[in-house]
Amino acid sequence: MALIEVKVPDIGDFKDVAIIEVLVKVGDTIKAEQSLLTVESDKASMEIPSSHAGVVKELKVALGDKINEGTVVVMLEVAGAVAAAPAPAPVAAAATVAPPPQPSPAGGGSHAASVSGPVEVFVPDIGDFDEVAVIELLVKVGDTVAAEQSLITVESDKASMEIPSSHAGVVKELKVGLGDKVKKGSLVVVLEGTAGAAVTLAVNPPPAGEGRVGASVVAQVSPSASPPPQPSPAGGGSQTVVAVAVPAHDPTAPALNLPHASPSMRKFARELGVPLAEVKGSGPKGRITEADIQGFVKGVMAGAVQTVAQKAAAPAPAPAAAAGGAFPGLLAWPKVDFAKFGPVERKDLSRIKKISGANLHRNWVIIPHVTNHDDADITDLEAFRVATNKENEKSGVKVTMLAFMIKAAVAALKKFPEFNSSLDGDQLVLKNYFHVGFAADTPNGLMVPVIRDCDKKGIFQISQEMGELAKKARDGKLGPAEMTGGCFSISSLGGIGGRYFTPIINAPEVAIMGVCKSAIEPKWDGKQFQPRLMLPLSLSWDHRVIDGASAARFNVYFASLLADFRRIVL
Ligand code: CAO
Repeated sequence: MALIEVKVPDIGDFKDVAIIEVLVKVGDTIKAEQSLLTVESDKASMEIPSSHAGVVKELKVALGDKINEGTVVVMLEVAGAVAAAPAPAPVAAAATVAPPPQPSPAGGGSHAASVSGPVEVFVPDIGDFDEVAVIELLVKVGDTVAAEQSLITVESDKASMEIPSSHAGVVKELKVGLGDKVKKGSLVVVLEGTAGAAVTLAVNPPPAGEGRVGASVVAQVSPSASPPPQPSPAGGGSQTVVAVAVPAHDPTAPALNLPHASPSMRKFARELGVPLAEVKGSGPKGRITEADIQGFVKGVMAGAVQTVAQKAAAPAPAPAAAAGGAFPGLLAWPKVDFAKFGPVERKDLSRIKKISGANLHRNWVIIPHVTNHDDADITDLEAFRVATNKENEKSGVKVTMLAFMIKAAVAALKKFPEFNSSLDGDQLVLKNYFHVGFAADTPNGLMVPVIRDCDKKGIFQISQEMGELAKKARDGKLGPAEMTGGCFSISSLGGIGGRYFTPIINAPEVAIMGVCKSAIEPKWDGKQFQPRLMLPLSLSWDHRVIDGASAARFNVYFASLLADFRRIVL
């Protein structure tokens, strides 16, 4: 066993490139050439591979660090004796604003290229890549491009890079298509010069020891595939672009708002058919992450997001209430001239209805809801509630059945913690606090104020806070802080009527209890029917988190507490 340093190989003219992903951790067993890091510049992202197979003993870099050729990335324990850590893998790949295949003045020196006739722009030296696929066309015929403006994006399994134009001009012919394979010397576009769009390329011999061109993009190739860097003789053969005079920016040139994503994310997006340009990146500098792509797909599936292509294909704009028309394959919302059938009036949806409608729609579409119905015998609790209110008439606080239900919900959340959770990707966030929301019917629409720390509050305090919050909701005075942070919600239609319903879960919560109007029902006590006050319960739950058996147990326990509230202190 030997411990070796794995260093950043030759990455061309890139200096101080930021690490945007660390792909291994201490203890990982890795193969030679396995990617260790992703680094990114403004034009290319690339993965830095390991020179050896082994076990990662120490990580020498972290997210956000800037690296250069020779930076030690990891300490690797490798099998057997390693004579010497290999020289950093050379990168023969460096794309330049100078088009290598184009005629250059013999022996270097200065060269002024005034572009007036047609100019062919070729793929420059991209190193050891034999053939890379064109994954994006960034210009089209008729576009005016500036020198150095990216023309196409190419991608291998380790890097994606943009191929810049060597000259300014107007694109007359596009010589490559999406999916074409290109390599050094492939013709990309034919440009025709525009007035004043001259580029001056000063081509000088390279400084001693430097054998490569000034890179505007660079690609990492596997260490084993690349020859060691060959020092070039001072002043000899190869050319280095040391100065580029670019014409003033052409305001008519297309604005490039290219998606910022690593090669693996581009591949992932392509596999899913996701238009990366439409995905908003949440990573550093707006980089698109896997979660962003997944979120985009979910949004499209839920109808909350429409791709540009879907928008273009939509037959007619659907009304707000019919955002579901965005489902791929679904008919657009029917557009009906109701006045044809009788007199009508139009009224704008309230702001609250618009907001709550969008939230309810998302929750209903995304969450696999199941609703379990049950009944609670609240005969004794209702008698206790009425007596309590009578005794405390002067206090000004009316104890409601909902307050008892909130306390019962807290006890049930403690007994069944998955009901007090939220989904966060592949993780379940279990909460150690007990904030319970209650649906309030207001003139402007449904609102769900949240009572905090219900585990620490008594029935009187909960009743009082509920009264205050319900009043604020009806007066339109609830603040956002009073409607967020809930763990579980209760929607009571008990004061109105009905038997059972299917409440929609208030995401990111995973369950909601709906209650309807209690009624006296005959209940068999083993000998005879007894008149009992029965409260209908409807528990909706998220089947991604909760199973039917747990939901049935939750309801049974909840109902047992309401049937005999003394159980809450057991
Ligand atoms: N069964 C029978 N009667 C009930 C009851 C039940 N389950 N729940 C409440 N009542 C009675 C109360 O005892 C009260 O009667 P008294 O005036 O004789 O005492 C009356 O109904 C009115 O109660 P309330 O509605 O004022 O009080 P509450 O605590 O039950 O509810 C609140 C408060 C804010 C939840 C309620 O006013 C409300 O807005 N409910 C609608 C919620 C809603 O819209 N849900 C649907 C959302 S869609 O998912």
